[in-house]
Formats: sequence, C-alpha cells, structure tokens
Amino acid sequence: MSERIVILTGAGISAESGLGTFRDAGGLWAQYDLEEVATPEGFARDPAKVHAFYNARRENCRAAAPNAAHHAIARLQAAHPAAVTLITQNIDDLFARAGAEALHMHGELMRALCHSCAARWPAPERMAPEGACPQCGARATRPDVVWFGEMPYHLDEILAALGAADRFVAIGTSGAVQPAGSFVQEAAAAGARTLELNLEPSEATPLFDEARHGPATALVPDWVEAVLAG
Ligand code: BJW
Repeated sequence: MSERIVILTGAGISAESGLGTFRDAGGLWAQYDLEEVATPEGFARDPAKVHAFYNARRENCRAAAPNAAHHAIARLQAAHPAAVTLITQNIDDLFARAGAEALHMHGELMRALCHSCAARWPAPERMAPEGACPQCGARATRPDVVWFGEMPYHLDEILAALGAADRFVAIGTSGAVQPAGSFVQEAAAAGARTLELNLEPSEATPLFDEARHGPATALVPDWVEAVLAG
C-alpha cells in the first residue's frame, strides 16, 4: 500500500526564492520587533506600521518565483498514489504558483480579512488603516495572517492528517513556533516515520527519526524522486 505523506514547510523552503526567514541571522525578527508587527496588540497600537511591514512583504512575494523545492512537492502531489497533505506555515503564494495545494495554517499574505464581519477577499497591493471592508464597510481590515496568540487555521484537518500519516517530513522550519513545532511528535505518536530536511541542524532535529541537511532546492527534489521511485 502506498504511504500517506504529511509535509510541513517553513520559511526555509522559500529562502532560495529570495524571501527572508524569521530566525536566521539577518532574518525578519532581527530587523523587526515581532511584538510590534506580528501580534494583535501591535496591530491595535500601530496599524500603519503593521500594514507597511506586510505591504513590503507582499511586494517581495510578487517579485519572487517558486523554486525547485516548491515544484518538486507539486509533482509529488500529482504523482503519488496516496494522500500527500501539505501544511505550510508560510504566508507566501509560491506553492499555489507551483501548482501545489497547501493548507496555510498561518494564513495568506495575498488575502485580506475584516475583523469586524470576518469577510475575506484578495488583498490589494497596498493595505492601509483607512481601507474599508467590501462586505460591511467597516474600516477594520487587516492581512489574513495568524499572529502570536491567535488560533492557527485548518487545525482539525491537520490533526486528522497527522493521525493517519505513514510518513511526516518537515522542510525548512526551525520548529520554534507552536503548535507546528509539535506536529512531528503527533505524527510519530500515530506511527509515522519522521524526516527533517533543513539547511542545518535545528533544535527540533533530535525529535526526528532521520535528518538531512542542505538547501531545500537540492534536498527536496532528491527526496521526492526517491519517494516516487518507490
Ligand atoms: C533553510 C534554508 C534553505 C533557511 N533550505 N532550510 C510558550 C511555550 C509554547 C508555546 C507558546 C509559548 N508562549 C506562546 C506560545 C504560543 C505561540 C508560540 O509558539 N510562541 C513561541 C515563540 C514560543 N504560538 C502561537 O501563538 C500560535 N497560536 C497558538 O498557539 O494558538 C493557541 C493554540 C492552542 C492549542 C492548540 C493550538 C493553538 C500562533 C503562531 C503564529 C505564528 N505567526 C508567524 C507570523 C505569521 C505571519 C507572517 O509570516 O508574518 O508565523 S511567526 C513566524 O514563525 C511565522 C512562521 O510561519 C513561524 C515559523 O517560522 P519558520 O517558518 O520555522 O521560520 P524560521 O525562520 O524560524 O526557520 C527557518 C528554518 O529554515 C531554519 O531552521 C533554517 O535553518 C532553515 N533554512 N534557509 C532549507 N535554503
């Protein structure tokens, strides 16, 4: 029987597309205070600053292209005979542009959310505090992303997939953020074999059955070819 695969990705898979990671030297959290730009309290204090942070990232994302790792996962989803559930912590749209279907547990940079009526719609190029919701008219629009202290998306579907996984692979994530950092333990408890593909050893490495280290654009296509070769 073909194995059910669950993949978790983090910022490292998009690093070679030119999008910054968070916790590497020179990463986003070395340049910005996460309390100011990635918490609901920071947004309430200074929405213009938070919009500027995400407007700049939206611009970088539009200029970036999917890399060999995104394309390899799309190929795996299309060719593998059993389920391949892709969970991403990333808010960029590089998987969609590579043809892969992902559960965006931390939301999507290219979507906007009204925190008055919960409507969602494609984000304009530049969001601003005075932007109005197209559904209810409230000037309460924000990027549709999950900040610290907020509940990640798709958790029921994610936990069901982890509980049924034969193989769990984490790619380009430090494992520093919960609940994603604990998915390896959820999958292992369900009997899955676990593999880390990351540029370098992470604090989570000891939690995995196996770890391979190097750039995602090299490791991921090799791993996908090996899976498809059986
Ligand atoms: C490469 C590479 C290459 C580089 N190739 N690899 C105390 C204890 C435990 C938990 C908590 C606690 N206090 C608070 C919490 C909860 C909190 C949390 O985890 N805090 C920790 C910091 C301690 N979590 C939350 O608040 C979450 N919600 C929540 O818990 O709700 C309650 C709940 C209860 C019960 C069940 C479930 C939920 C929400 C977290 C929201 C995170 N939001 C962000 C911002 C989102 C929008 C945005 O992008 O701006 O999400 S923070 C940021 O970190 C972003 C990322 O998705 C996330 C993870 O980062 P990631 O992707 O792992 O990036 P890095 O930079 O850390 O790592 C990159 C890796 O790539 C590195 O290892 C590199 O080596 C590697 N790499 N180049 C391969 N070329």
